[in-house]
Amino acid sequence: QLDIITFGEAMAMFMANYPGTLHEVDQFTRELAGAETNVAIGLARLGLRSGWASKVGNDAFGKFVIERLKNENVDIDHVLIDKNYPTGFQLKSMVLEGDPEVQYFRQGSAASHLMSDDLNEDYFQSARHLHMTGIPLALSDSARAFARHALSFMKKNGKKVSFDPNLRPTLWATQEEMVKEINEAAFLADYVLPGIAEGEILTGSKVPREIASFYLEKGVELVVIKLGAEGAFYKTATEEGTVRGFHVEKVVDTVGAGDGFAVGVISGLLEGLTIQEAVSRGNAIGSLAVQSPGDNDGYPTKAELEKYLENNLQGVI
Ligand code: KDG
Repeated sequence: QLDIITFGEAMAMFMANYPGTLHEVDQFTRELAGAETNVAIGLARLGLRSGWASKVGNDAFGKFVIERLKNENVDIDHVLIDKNYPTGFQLKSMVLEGDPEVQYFRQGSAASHLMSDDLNEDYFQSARHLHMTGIPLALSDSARAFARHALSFMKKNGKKVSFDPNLRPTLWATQEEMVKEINEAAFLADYVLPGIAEGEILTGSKVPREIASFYLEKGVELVVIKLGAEGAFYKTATEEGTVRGFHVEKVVDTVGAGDGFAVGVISGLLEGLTIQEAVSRGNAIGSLAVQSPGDNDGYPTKAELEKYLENNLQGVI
């Protein structure tokens, strides 16, 4: 029995040890990357039972992914090992400000060979909640079919689904295709969690309330729009508000903050917090995430989160 299930591509990530462009840096630290594994890890740290379903290669990076997730108490009983294709990896630069440079080595990876028949329905059925991102929709036709299967299966079975668009334009052939596919999936979800820049690409509006309404009109229950340091705006059919972000002294690395935000919102809603409280928890974990170099190394345990909230509670605008 799981609280949440997620699926997608996990990669080894080589993070530069010092600032510079990727082709110049010659020292890297290996970490784990993958939007969905970040979320699974964050939720497990908070004590929720989370599972991740996917494929890795029969190689060192695949073993690394599995071991790391096991150590983080993420259920990996349904991770498939593909003997024919490798586990992907990526390089990430260190920057003094802004977003880092990321270069992928993932084309044709084991995860991109996920296919609809790989989905174990009993396993998905055992979870209360599905979290999905737009990344598997971009990986290949077969991974897209897996993602669509997962989404429709969970909806058919009355489960809640959260969806983070996680736009990765470099993985798509055209922007039109990306917008169409991502929105089609988002319309079927219960909770949609775009960043403000993503919302603009996906809906054509820069205004948080209008972005939210675009999805609410299609039947989505809750839209939460990430506003970076400003916090986040949320809207349902009956309530809306902006929840202020937490003060951050120094941003070290922005990657993984959106996934940390999802961890806060999903865990809060699963635990029965109000939407405003859940969004505030999302802001808190997002703010912790930007203060550490890896994607998920800043995510807190329950005790760490409580301490952080006690010391840093922000008012609501
Ligand atoms: O959300 C963080 C991810 O961007 C990173 O871990 C890599 O999943 C990744 C991707 O596919 O870009």
